[in-house]
Amino acid sequence: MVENRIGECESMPAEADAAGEQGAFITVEGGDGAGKTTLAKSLAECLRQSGRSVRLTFEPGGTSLGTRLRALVLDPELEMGDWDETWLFLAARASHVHDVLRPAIANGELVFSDRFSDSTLAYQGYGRGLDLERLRRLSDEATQGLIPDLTLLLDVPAEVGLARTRTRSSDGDRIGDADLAFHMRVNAGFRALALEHGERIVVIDASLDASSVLLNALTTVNDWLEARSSGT
Ligand code: Z5A
Repeated sequence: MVENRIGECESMPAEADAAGEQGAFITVEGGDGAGKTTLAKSLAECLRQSGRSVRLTFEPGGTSLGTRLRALVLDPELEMGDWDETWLFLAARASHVHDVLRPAIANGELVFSDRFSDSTLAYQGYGRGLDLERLRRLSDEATQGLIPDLTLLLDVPAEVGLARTRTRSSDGDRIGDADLAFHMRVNAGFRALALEHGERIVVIDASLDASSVLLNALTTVNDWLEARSSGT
């Protein structure tokens, strides 16, 4: 899948932000089936081709503890309260931050995380209806204040995203199997977060084909890297 889109990587300058190899933290967010995983893999491939040291990781997961917590929190056979669910995502995030994200950023890597704190606000806050301010405080504790430098928000109507995920085989998951209204609230939540954090969240139309999404995302990342290099 990545190989088919390597042509799009040509829009990436060969020496993109090479000077200094300053680390950066970029998150890819969006509703189910928005194409985050597909995009994150292709982006990472393109940026590696441009000579960057790139780390691709994801939530929930990314660490041994996160992998175990992921299995628990998505298990369709397991009943849990909305706050119990939240604590599991936050525990996975805390280990991800101190074991993977902070060391990689400090090491000068360009770190892409497929989901991060905005997912907690969108799913548990806007989707489940939990108190947003409390979620922000807890999330801040779990991340020890780590905020993405740039967030690519893949925006696609919930029906379209869910239809995409149904084309692949799956045992189902506790959150993805929620009803359409839940997924619509999540998407609306992501859009509200984008309005609130226009300084770092860039909305990308993910209803386009995967190559166009990759091109738009590459342009966004490239512009951001160039702006940072030139100090603007
Ligand atoms: N969750 C939460 O509630 N709170 C939190 O704090 C966190 C997460 C961190 C697991 O996340 C669940 O955890 C998730 C949110 C919740 N809810 N659920 N379910 P996840 O990221 O592992 O799972 P996901 O969001 O369900 O990922 P996904 O279904 O794999 O979606 P995706 O990564 O956005 O899409 P994809 O795998 O890249 O693509 C899906 C299909 O669409 C695939 O066949 C692709 O080939 C195809 N695709 C991709 N892009 C396109 C385009 N542009 N056009 C057409 N088709 C495309």
